[in-house]
Formats: sequence, C-alpha cells, structure tokens
Amino acid sequence: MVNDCFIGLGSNLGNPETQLRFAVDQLAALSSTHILDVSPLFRTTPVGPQDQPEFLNAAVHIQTTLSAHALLAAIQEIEKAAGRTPTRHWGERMLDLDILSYGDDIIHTADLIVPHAHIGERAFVLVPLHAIAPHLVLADGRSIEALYRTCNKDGVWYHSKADWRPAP
Ligand code: PH2
Ligand code: MG
Ligand code: MG
Repeated sequence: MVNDCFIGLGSNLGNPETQLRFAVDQLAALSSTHILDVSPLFRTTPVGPQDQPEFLNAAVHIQTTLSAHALLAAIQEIEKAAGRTPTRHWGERMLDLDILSYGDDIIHTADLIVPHAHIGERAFVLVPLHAIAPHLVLADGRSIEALYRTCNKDGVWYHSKADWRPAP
C-alpha cells in the first residue's frame, strides 16, 4: 500500500543546508519511496536551549510503501549517516528527521508518535509544512491551514534559495 507522508527536516550544526540536501537525496534513494515535493528552507530561532545556533528547517512530501516503523528506522539511519550524535534534549543536531504524518494513521508506540506530538505549536514545523501542504488534514482531524493561521510565527524567516532542492 502506498502511503502519503510528510517529513520534517532540521539542522543547526555543520553546514545545515548541505545536511538538508543530503537528507532529501537519501530519502529519494529509499526503496519504494518517491519525493513528491520539497518545501523552501526557513531560518528559525531555536526552540529549547537558546545557546545554540539557529536552525534551517524544511518539510518533504513523500510517497512510500515502507511501513511507518520501517520509515522510522530508515530516517534514523540517515540521521546517523549525516553525523548525528546524541545531544541534550531539544539541543543542537547535525540532522533531525521527524515523521510528521503517515497517511491517515494514528500511531502511539514507545518510539513513534504520529501525527507528530508537537506539530500544532511549532512554527518551525508548521510553516514549511504549510508551504507544501496547505490543504492537509491530519489523521486526528486538525487542519494544517487552521494550525498555521493561529501559530506564533516569530523567529521563522523565509530563507530559500528556490534552487536549494535537488531535482525530484
Ligand atoms: N529542533 C529541536 C529543538 N529545537 N528549534 C528549531 N527552530 N528548529 C528545530 O528543528 C528544532 C528546534 C529538536 O528536534
Ligand atoms: Mg525534531
Ligand atoms: Mg527527531
């Protein structure tokens, strides 16, 4: 079965733009997975500890036949390949990939919560997601348009570079 998924991307160490491009390339290379759309890049002030660099954030729309947990394992491998090492909670990282939504599934397991737990209150997730999926309605019934309209967008700036994305 083919599932429509949205992945959130973030980085604030090394060369964030290079890591985000690496992530899109690696997602495109996954078996039975296709990139449908890639958002612009957004420069965002860190949520969490303030003594860390600003982030670049983006969102990607994929279609995949991988199960949600197989996709999770795959994106964790991509994070590792990008040089991610464990850091403090909400801290700096080379690459963070989060499954924001997975088809119409609602998943609550120890290692995976979908739709993403903090999607509704984080402009660094909602602004890139809204750029490619303004009509998306999450599996729990919340509309991205409504969440986007009410979220506090302070600290989120449009950054792209329309040409940052590799050709799908
Ligand atoms: N990710 C975090 C913690 N804080 N802040 C911004 N602006 N963007 C992020 O992607 C981010 C964050 C941990 O996942
Ligand atoms: Mg995250
Ligand atoms: Mg994460």
